[in-house]
Amino acid sequence: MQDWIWLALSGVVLLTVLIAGAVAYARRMALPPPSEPTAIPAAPSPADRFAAALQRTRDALGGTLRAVFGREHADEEAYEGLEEALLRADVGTRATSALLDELRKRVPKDAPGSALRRELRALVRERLERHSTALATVPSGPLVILVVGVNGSGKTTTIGKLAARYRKEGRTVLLGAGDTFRAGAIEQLKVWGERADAPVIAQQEGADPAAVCHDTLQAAVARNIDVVICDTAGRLQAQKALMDELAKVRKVIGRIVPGAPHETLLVLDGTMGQNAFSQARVFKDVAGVTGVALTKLDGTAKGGVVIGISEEFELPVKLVGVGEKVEDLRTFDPAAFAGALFPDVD
Ligand SMILES: Nc1nc2c(ncn2[C@@H]2O[C@H](COP(=O)(O)OP(=O)(O)OP(=O)(O)O)[C@@H](O)[C@H]2O)c(=O)[nH]1
Ligand SMILES: [Mg+2]
Repeated sequence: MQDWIWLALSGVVLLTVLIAGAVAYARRMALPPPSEPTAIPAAPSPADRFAAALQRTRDALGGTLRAVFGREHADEEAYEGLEEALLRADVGTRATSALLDELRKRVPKDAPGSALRRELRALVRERLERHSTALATVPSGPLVILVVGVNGSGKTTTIGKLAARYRKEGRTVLLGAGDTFRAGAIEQLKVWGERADAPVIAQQEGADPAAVCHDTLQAAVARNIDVVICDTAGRLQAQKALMDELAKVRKVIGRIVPGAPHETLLVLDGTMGQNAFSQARVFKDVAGVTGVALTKLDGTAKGGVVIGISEEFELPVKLVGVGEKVEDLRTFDPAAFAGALFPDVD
């Protein structure tokens, strides 16, 4: 009798397991197939980022250039249209006439207007490449970068972005708060220093900037730091005072690290257009500028200023700012720039 009960119970358990298994199997079959893993969008290429930052400039040029490149021949009217467009994009008179002269030599008069597009792009790229050099490097540290430019041009922001970039490459970075003139400037640099994971050497507001840079360089040597970036004031009571101060800062830096500063970056606000030219003129000789960081390219229709600055002052544009965030700094790339400004399709 008991055997019979055990047998029945086992039968029930077995049946239950079989039914549960069948149900689970049926459910599984009814489920939609597992979806493909969500594709991670590819990071935009450097050329895409330039293209996005230059959208406003391209928009401003768009109509005129379309008309020029759509002409049957590269005739006088085409050149007039081109001149108007380049001047509107703040390429500047000197660089514009240099470009047009060279184009006239290269493009036969009976060539279609579209030939101008191709040649202009190649020409802009060539001319920018002529002055193009990479950021300085040194065989053994510290590499010293002095950052100059008028107030509001984007010095401190560029320093923060650059510091973050070096840190990402694994270098140690020390920042010098050489802008002791403006209230809040030291604090702003400290915020960027934290963001970039780079300590800041600072004194109180009103302190001698040369003394701050002196302390920064000494600390950098003692701590075996790879890269030092020094901020400076953009404005003093008078331009002469500012230039004297920069000269003094340079001297002090060179005394502690012979050959330094290895790079003096002039930060220019891209939205200033022609005003950027006059700033370059003032700073270039006195401050010993070795390259330009052009900021706010994302917010201007005057991106042609890159061409003008490089041509007129024979200064390489080394960096461009394409936004306010820490990652919004790009090494300037002449080919990507020319390609983005004069794309094949409008
Ligand atoms: N859109 C955009 N804004 C930028 C860029 N670079 C800097 N800015 C903004 O420009 C403003 C001025 O930047 P700062 O870095 O404070 O300029 P600064 O030259 O240090 O100015 P001072 O310390 O007054 O001499 C800030 O609001 C920045 O966020 C950029 O590439 N794109
Ligand atoms: Mg500043």
